[in-house]
Amino acid sequence: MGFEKSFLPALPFFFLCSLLLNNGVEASHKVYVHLQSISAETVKDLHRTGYHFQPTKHWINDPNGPMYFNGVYHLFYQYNPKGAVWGNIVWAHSVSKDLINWERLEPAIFPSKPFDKYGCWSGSATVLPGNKPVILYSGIIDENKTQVQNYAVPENISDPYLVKWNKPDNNPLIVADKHVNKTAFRDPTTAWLGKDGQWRITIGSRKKEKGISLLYKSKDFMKWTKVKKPLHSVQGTGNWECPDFFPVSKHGTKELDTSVIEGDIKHVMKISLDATRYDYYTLGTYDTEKDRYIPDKDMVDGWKGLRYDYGNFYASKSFFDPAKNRRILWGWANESDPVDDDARKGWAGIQLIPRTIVLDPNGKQLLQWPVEELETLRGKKVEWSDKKLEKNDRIQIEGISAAQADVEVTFTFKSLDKAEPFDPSWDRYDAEKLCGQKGSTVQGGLGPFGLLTLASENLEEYTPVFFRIFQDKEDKYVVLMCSDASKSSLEDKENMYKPSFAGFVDVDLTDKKLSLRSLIDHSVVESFGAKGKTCITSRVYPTIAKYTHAHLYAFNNGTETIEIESLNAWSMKNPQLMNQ
Ligand code: DQQ
Repeated sequence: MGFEKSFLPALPFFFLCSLLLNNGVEASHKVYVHLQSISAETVKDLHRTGYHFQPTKHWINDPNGPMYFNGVYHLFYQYNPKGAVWGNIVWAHSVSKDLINWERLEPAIFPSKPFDKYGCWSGSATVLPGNKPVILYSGIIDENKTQVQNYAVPENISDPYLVKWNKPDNNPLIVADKHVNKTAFRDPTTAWLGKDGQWRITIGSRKKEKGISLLYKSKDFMKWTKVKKPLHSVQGTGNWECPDFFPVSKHGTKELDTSVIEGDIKHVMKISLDATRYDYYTLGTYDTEKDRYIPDKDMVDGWKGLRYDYGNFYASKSFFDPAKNRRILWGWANESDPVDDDARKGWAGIQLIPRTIVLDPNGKQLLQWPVEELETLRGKKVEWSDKKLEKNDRIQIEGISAAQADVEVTFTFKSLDKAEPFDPSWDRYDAEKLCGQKGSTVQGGLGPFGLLTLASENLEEYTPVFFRIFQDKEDKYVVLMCSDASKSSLEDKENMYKPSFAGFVDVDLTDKKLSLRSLIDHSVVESFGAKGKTCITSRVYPTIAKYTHAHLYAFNNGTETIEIESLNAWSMKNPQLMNQ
């Protein structure tokens, strides 16, 4: 994020830093009053994505209330119907039978009542017993952005798409009591049932610099009472947005409904930190007696902790898909270009490809992977096996559309001996800084090797996604994964955000293999390292490496020879986005 996380001893400085950040992932949505109701006259195609979800025009942010109901996937999302910057927020609504092809409907929830007159902000869906969906969302009731929690229900439950939603007059359901900060009180989760038969939800908040997820419970989903102690809180993390709380199965492949609170499970607590604009999670236990979440001992809680994605990915929300017994995660990727460009483009923001989430067999982290349905978009294919990448090699992956592709590659190497030493003075929580120093062109021992995505032929522009392996102690290795946007575009305007996003990969290198999958789509590169242990998303705006002028290469700038054991790359087709 461009500031030294290692030097954040005192909070005021932390908050000062976050306020000073001036990039694509700024704290809280910036309000551009002069732009927020200027409708896009034309919509620019350049940099629009082919197979990522985006509306025909204007601004989008958080995915809201994803659910599967009667054979249909619903995706709601924060949307500005009037302009290409944040403002005038409604819940836009799209439906799909396969999470890939979408039909766009009218906005489902929009400001119309005193309890949401100034905005319909994020929230979640719960399917109540008897197959009754209900949405909880945050309503903004005044110009000071006072927040309350409301509900909405389908007008006609037998409408297969649930097009119309009603907001009954007994709203709001929950208002902040005097102990709750009423302007940091939002984003209710999907509800789960406690052992006492009462529903529970958690809501993001803060008390001074302490991030909090408040807990509320209810017998009938209408009358909610605050549980005295929050579900979880962490000092020094600032405002928590879009919390998510759900079980994951410890063994096996079947994931679980949010109301499964006991058994062979762990719980995941995800928070979106307003100050850094990243989504962090811990694994732990839900103490159902005390109604508290307790992270596992070795978990780092807060802004040094595990992230769903080490790049541009925020305000995510998961849901249980009973059709395939899986948990699916949606995340939003903001633009990284200057806001004036968004106004000119007439659009801003995409939803990333939905990902399945499961517990890593090591029990210490989650694994994320694009939903299998994405594979139906795979077109022309290129296949390599046993190809050597010697030092300084760069080999073009030809025969597919490099601007819109899905690439899966497994790299192997004979020995770990050439791994560079990991300098103990480097900050283990700041992979991004390390990636910025040791980019894809700085020669190493074992790496850097990986892919050059959205590259121009003469490399004036490219976004490398790569690994670099360091030796820490005797037989311990540190694997750095980078998705480096610093050379992604010749455009060099002020406020064009080109970070060297990076994360470490907790992977066992005994078999001397590392895999990488990258989803490339014009202005987004979404990458999954080591089968989804570390994920990084970059938004980039090439000026030369666009459409048919984009190239894709495999490269190695380390002294150790790397072998591509297998590489499968596909051109990706456009899904159907109907009623655009
Ligand atoms: N976006 C919504 C809020 C949420 C934030 C407003 C996160 O409800 O806290 O558009 O991006």
